Amino acid sequence: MPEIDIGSPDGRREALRTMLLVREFENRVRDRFADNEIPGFVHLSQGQEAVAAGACGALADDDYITSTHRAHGHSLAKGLEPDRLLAELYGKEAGYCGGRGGSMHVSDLERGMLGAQPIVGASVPLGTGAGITAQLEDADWCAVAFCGDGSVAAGQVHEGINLAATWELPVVYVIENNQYSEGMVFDEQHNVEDLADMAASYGIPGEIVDGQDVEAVHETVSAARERALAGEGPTLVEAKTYRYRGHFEGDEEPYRSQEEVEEWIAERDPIENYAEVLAERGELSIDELEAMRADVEATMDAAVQFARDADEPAPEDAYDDVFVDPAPDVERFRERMETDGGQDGGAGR
Ligand SMILES: Cc1ncc(C[n+]2csc(CCOP(=O)(O)OP(=O)(O)O)c2C)c(N)n1
Repeated sequence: MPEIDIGSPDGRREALRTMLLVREFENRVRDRFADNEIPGFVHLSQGQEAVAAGACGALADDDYITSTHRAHGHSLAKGLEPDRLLAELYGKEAGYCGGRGGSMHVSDLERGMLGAQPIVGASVPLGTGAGITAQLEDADWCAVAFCGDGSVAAGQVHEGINLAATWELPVVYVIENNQYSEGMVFDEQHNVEDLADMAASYGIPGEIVDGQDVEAVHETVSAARERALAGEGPTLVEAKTYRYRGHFEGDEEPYRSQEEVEEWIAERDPIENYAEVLAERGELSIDELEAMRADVEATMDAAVQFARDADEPAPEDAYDDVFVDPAPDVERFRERMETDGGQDGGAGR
């Protein structure tokens, strides 16, 4: 599913469907989280769907991505299934990481999703590491590292991009500039207007793209991928975008006005605008759009049911896949759970 031929009407409709799926997935997450069905902490990417769908749609199945704490869109656009992704958020065994990761630690190597990174900036050196592997193996795949505008102020982002530039690694860095870093407004944190300008200091191309335009993102990332595969090194892509929800669900958003949010939704929505573009070009009828929305809703109804019905992981398996070799503490924990279900509260340790 993930690679999208944006040059064909089918591919363009697929790009729209991917964005609709991400939007609806996150509608469900928003509602189920508000009802306390989903534990932990969630960060939604609504408003940013064109960046995920455009960038991942430009990648082959063999390519890898790394992501941030705001990873649902990237994961779905790279081809992860909504039901197993949602089950992961529910903390269920059927989730991509057995329910141990949740929203901020999703990974699936089979689909090329190297991992969501809750440590701000960590997606960049991880992407650089993938690029080193590709170069050492003389592989014909590349890595795309997504990161936020706030992360660009972190040292490891500079180190990661600098190394990739110097070694000409096949990596594309996609900065999603949604204009806020938690509660900090862009110009309180950066002394440049465009983060793409930083590319000059690494000696690599820096591209600015309208992050509300899925075709423009696809085109820019495709070209950057071609450069990477041709051995010409990394590209820094800055996608200007906007997030509709708070930094996290429950954020009261004192740092911006609701008028600003509503204006973006009314005027710059990547999904509504693209549906209109396709309709104007005669590539999408109202019936097709309605069928697509219904299909996405049915997919998400099934995903919610799947996540609700899935089994909880067994407590004694809590440390599975955390340590390669079971550490003594893990063994003791497992024994305790097996003997008395952990009732001694660990006093025996
Ligand atoms: C190293 C580190 N510092 C601080 C945090 C807390 N934190 C989580 S998300 C975030 C803001 C990130 O902003 P940005 O990179 O712009 O991504 P966005 O949330 O806008 O998608 C911060 C400061 C963290 N998770 N990791």
